Amino acid sequence: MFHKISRRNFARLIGGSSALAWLPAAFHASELDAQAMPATPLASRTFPESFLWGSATASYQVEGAVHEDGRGATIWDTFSHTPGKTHNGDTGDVADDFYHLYPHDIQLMKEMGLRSFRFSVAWSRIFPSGKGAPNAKGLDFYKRLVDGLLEAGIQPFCTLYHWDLPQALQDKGGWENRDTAKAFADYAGYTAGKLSDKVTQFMTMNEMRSFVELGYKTGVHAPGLRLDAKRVAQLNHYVALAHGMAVQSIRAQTKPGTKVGIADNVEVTVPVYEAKEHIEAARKAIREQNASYLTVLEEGKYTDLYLKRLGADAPKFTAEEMEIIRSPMDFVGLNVYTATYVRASDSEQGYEVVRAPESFPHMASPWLTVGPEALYWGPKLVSEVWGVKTMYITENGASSDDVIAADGHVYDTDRTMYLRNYLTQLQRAVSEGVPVRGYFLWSLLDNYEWADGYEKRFGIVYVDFATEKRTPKLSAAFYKQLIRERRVC
Ligand code: BGP
Repeated sequence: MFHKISRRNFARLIGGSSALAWLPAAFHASELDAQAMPATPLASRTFPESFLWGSATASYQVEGAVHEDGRGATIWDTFSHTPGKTHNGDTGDVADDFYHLYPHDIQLMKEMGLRSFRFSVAWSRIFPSGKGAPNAKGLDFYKRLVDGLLEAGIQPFCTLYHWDLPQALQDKGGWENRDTAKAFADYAGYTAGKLSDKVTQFMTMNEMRSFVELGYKTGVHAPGLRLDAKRVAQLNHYVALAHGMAVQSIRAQTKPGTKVGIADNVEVTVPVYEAKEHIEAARKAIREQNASYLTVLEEGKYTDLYLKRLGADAPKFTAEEMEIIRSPMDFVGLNVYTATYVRASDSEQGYEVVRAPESFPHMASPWLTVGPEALYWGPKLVSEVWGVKTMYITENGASSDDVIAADGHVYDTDRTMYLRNYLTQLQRAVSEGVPVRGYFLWSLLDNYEWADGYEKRFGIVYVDFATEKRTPKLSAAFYKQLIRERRVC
C-alpha cells in the first residue's frame, strides 16, 4: 500500500520545487488579504504579538525510515507488525517519510506562518537498544531538522519521549522495570545536551496517561499488555519518577536558560455550566482526576483519595522518589482534546463526573467529543490550582473524514469549526491573563495515528499515503489567516 518515492519525484508530485506551489491558489496570502476583516473593532479579541503559533508531530507517526541510519526497533515496530493490533495492519514503516521530506515540510510550515514546531526524538535512533553507545547518525538527523527549522525562523520544541520505547528495554520489563527510568533520564540528558546549543525548550514525555493506560492497562497500544491494577499503579509511579529524573538530568547537561517541561494530557474538568458550586467542583476534580499524573508531578504526593481508592494496589514509593518526581518544571504543556463535565455533589470527593450522552457531538474519532471550553478551563485551573506560570497548549486538533473535492481542495469545515470554537475559548483565557504562551496544532500532517493506522486524519495538510503528496486543507488556510491576524477568524 505504501511505497517510498524519491525527492525528485516528490517535487514533481507537488507541482514543482517552489514552496508556494504547495498551497492551492485560494490559500495564498493575497486572496486572504482581500477577505480579511477590519481589525480595529475586534482588537479585544486578538492574541498577544508574542504568542507562539505552531504545530506538533511525533517521531513514529511521521518519520518512517525505520531501518535507516542505525535506528533500533521499538515497541511500536513490534506492535504494529503483530497481526490484528492496528487498523488494517498499518505500520509506521513509511508514514509521512518525514525523515527524508522534512525540508519540504519546513517550507510548508513557513508558508503558513508557523513560528514554532514541536517534534519528538526517537530514543532508539540515539540509543538503538535504549542505552549503551550513542548512534551519531541518529542525532545528526535531529540536528539537521533543527538547523532547517531555525533557518526558516521556526522555534523548535523537542519532546524526548512520544511512546516509541526501544524494544530492547521492553524485553527487560519496559516501564515496569525501575531501571528504565534511569535509562530514560540518561538518554534525555544526553540528547538534550547535544541539542541545547540550538534548542531551548524540551519536554520530557508526551501524555503519561495515554501510554500507561493504553499500553499497559487496556493493551490497545504498544506494548499491548493488560496488567492488573497493582502493576499499572507501580509502573505509573516509575514513569512519574522517570520524568523527574529526566528533568534533573536535562538541567544538568544543558546550557543555562534551557526550559524543561512536559506535554501532559491533563483531564480537563469543566463545570457543567458556570455557577459557583460547579466551578468549585471542577477545581477539586482536576486534582483527583489527574492524581497519578500532573497532580503528583506538581505536588510530589498522591492524593489521599487516590491512595484510598487503590488500597492494597497502591504503588510503593519512597520520600526521596517523591522529591525527584516534583522536580520543578519551567512550563507545563497541555494536550487538550476533550472536556470532562463535572457538577457539584455532596460525595466525599465533592464532585461528580457527568458522562456524555450518546448524542454528544464528536469528531471522526468517536472518543473526540467537542468541548471547546476545555481550552479555557484547562489552562485556567492548572494555573490556579498549581500556580503554574508558563503554559503552552502542546496539542489540540481534530480528526475529520477528509475528502479531496473535484477541484483538488479539502474542505474540512468540521475541523475548522472545531478549531475556531476551541481557539475562541483559548483567547478568552489569554485575555483574562491566564499565562498560555503558545499553541501547537495537532497535527501538521495526516500521519500514522497509532492503532487507528492511516484511517483517522488529524492533519491540516492532507497526505496521500501512496504518493506522499501534501495538500493543505481549508483548515490550513484558516490557521494561516489566524496567525497573521492574531484573532479567530
Ligand atoms: C494524542 C497523541 C498524538 C495523537 C493524537 C490523536 O493523544 O499525543 O500522538 O495521536 O492524540 O489521537 P489518536 O491518534 O489517538 O486518535
